Amino acid sequence: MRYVIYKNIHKLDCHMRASVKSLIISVFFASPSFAAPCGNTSSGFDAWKADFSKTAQNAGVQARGLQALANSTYANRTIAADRNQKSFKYSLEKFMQVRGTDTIIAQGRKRKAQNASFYASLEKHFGVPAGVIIAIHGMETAFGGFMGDTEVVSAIVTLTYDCRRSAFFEPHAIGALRLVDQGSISSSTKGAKHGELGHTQFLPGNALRYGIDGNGDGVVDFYNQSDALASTANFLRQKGWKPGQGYQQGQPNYAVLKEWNAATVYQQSLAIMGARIDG
Ligand SMILES: [Ca+2]
Repeated sequence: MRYVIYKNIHKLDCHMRASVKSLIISVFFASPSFAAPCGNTSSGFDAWKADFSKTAQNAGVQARGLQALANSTYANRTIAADRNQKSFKYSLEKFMQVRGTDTIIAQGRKRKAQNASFYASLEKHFGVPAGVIIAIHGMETAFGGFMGDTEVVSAIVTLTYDCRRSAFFEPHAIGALRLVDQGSISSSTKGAKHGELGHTQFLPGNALRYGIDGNGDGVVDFYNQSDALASTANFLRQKGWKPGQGYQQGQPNYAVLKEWNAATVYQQSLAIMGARIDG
């Protein structure tokens, strides 16, 4: 008897599950609104933005971030730059020459001497030697000399709308909007063509995740050198930097340099420049 009752309940359960399934299917097909598709021109951008606003809200973006999304404009120069990317295969020697590493080393040594206590405090706190941080700062923006002239929010939102690499850029678009919410950037903040921002050119998702208030004024500002360099040291530490261990090829921290930049010649250059700045 019990068995029969159980079987009936089981049947009922199956039946309900079948009903729920058909309900889900009918709702899905009856639904008039589908996610707005990506696009390779500006024509679908506004419809896509309206749709992406829901995604952003679900990801925790609040009023200021949503307003920045609404204000964003299709970034023509970013798309043009993205379409025209050329990959060069430089030797290490050629790469270092093109990127001006001798100048970075010379200026880097001076900067370290002028601000020794700051770099010592970074190393004490995060375990990353001054030479590495200074080399990154020099490579990325010539020590803050040029941090870009493209609106970060518009650039990153456009790259997320663009069909080429939507999935890669979406977390960075959400990151940018949340950075607006927390007051780190605004709609008018400028960065590089792909939305990299501040002294060391963080992509916005990484900026949100690894950003540190280095000067203690309550704001994480990547255009403030102390904040940007502390954030960079924090990034490397969180990616597995081992304090007191070396970062030359074959040493434990060399792998962490790959987290910063995927190009082998860039990693090799950083290791060389860091050692010479600190040497
Ligand atoms: Ca700050």
